[in-house]
Amino acid sequence: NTANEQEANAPAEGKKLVVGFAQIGQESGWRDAETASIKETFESDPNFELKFSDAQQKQENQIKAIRTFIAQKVDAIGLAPVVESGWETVLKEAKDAGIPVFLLDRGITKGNEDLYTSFIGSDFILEGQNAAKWMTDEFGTDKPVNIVQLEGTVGASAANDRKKGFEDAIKDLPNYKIVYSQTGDFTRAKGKEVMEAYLKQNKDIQVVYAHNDDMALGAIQAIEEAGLKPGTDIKIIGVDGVKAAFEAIAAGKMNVTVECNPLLGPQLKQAILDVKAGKELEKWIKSAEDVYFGQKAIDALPNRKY
Ligand code: GYE
Repeated sequence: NTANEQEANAPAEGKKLVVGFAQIGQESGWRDAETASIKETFESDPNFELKFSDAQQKQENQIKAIRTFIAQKVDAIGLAPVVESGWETVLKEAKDAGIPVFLLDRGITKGNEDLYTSFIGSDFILEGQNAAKWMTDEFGTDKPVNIVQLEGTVGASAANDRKKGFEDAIKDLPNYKIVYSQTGDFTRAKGKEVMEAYLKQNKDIQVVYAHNDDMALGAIQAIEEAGLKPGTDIKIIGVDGVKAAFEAIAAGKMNVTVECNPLLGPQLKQAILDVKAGKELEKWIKSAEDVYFGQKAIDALPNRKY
């Protein structure tokens, strides 16, 4: 863009909309893709100015960032809440300051809907159900199936709901048994560590259900190091749909990834523009997503954006 074009695109009063974004951290490939989407969206638009904060997976850092944004009188705040609980006080402060807050990708404890404008993100319960559906289609209802569940960050909505959707879907199917369920904090390193530890005790496992692809990829390494074949001896289910998972599926080491769309920057920008234009927003702006396995995953790989 030339300077003239940028001027032509600028809002009439010549004032940029300042957006503060309180990001969780850099724990996964998904998170990095979301951060890139937000930065690209706002940094490429001359009508916006982005203030970006990385909390290194600590809620206290996110709360500090929000307080800084309030003091700076930003026009809107985006928050990806690391855990569900503990936001009432700081979100009330934003509300009292008249700053609209958008929750991105993860939710907060129910009953606090008046503290934010909209939640933009996925249906994690549905993702858990979709993971279970792939598994029950694969194994049926006769053979015993032992499952290791690698849970996401303790207290995160993405972990709580992916667990709930999955567990509820199999609770009446007695051949499915979750033999071990432990947090791997959504990281590859911890996913590997947890899997490694469990394989020392028990190798009679048919399925690993990981709440994200990074932990699934860590578990794949641990399984290989234990002399078993991931994707064959133990079926691997992940969530997110990051490129590395598609590659692992193509290599036969992973079986399925339930997509969770991280490219939320454009939806956040639209929501901010809408609220500034006085429009009524939906409380939950859902992202469109799919489930990938087998040939469908291999075919989709070249066009994956994250
Ligand atoms: O699945 C995981 C990330 O909140 C939906 O957080 C997000 C989750 C995503 O670390 O990889």
